[in-house]
Amino acid sequence: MRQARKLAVLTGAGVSRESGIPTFRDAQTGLWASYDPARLATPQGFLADPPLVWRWYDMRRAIVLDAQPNPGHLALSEMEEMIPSVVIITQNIDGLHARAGSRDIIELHGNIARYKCFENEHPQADVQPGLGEPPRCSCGSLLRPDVVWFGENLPPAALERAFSEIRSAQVALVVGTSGLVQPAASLPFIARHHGAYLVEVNPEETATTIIADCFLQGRSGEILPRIVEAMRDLKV
Ligand code: BJW
Repeated sequence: MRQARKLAVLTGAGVSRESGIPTFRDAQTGLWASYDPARLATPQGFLADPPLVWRWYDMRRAIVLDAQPNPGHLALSEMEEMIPSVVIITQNIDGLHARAGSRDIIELHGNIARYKCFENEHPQADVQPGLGEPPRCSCGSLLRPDVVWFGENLPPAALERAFSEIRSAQVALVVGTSGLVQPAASLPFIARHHGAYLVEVNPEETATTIIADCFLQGRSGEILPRIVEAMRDLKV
């Protein structure tokens, strides 16, 4: 990593776990252990019960607004001091990488702080909190959070750039993702195919571990600061 000119980092919910934001698939504490993704994270679920989905995102937005970047987010932003090009490709919608100071961030699944309308994707600012149900856009369509639900396409420019960055990285660092959701889950495989050295940080083995050159087992809030410390000690 110390010698890399370009580092691409793919992050998932696990990197924000130590900020108090639940992951999706952890058996006991993950969101999908208590909530049904088909009802809450699909366009069909939203149309079936807009207030339910609206309130669920209000609840999660409150958690995100209360959360602070943890040492893992901060360590990733510090890597920018040691590697000429660092790009963060995140599946997270919480905005914590930006708050930690990372400067080049690709958000693959949107951002919970933004809204758009369901029919026409008109962006909407200044939505009042605590309404209990989605208000309407000036075009008449219901508003929704600007996140990517199952069955929806990822923002094309973000996805295209993510593929391009991962193909040209010397090192790819995959942090806190189960590697189960496509197309993000393909990125480590593409990185490896194009010759990147692949490092994974996760307390558990995942769908990516089998192709990792280096699997660092543990929490990102502990492992990533240790990587930064080791890099600072190294002269290149
Ligand atoms: C720690 C830790 C600590 C714990 N430190 N680590 C090809 C094949 C099969 C299916 C598909 C396919 N292509 C598309 C699909 C369908 C679907 C899909 O992938 N389904 C699979 C589940 C089977 N994909 C889509 O629909 C995507 N759209 C798309 O591809 O469009 C074209 C298309 C459509 C349909 C068919 C074919 C093509 C869109 C995906 C959108 C995902 N949206 C969500 C919700 C976002 C909004 C919200 O937050 O509400 O995104 S779902 C959820 O999963 C969220 C996450 O970003 C995403 C990934 O989860 P992540 O981050 O990996 O979290 P977890 O919980 O899974 O894992 C946490 C990890 O952290 C674990 O490994 C822990 O061990 C670890 N951890 N503590 C470090 N302290």
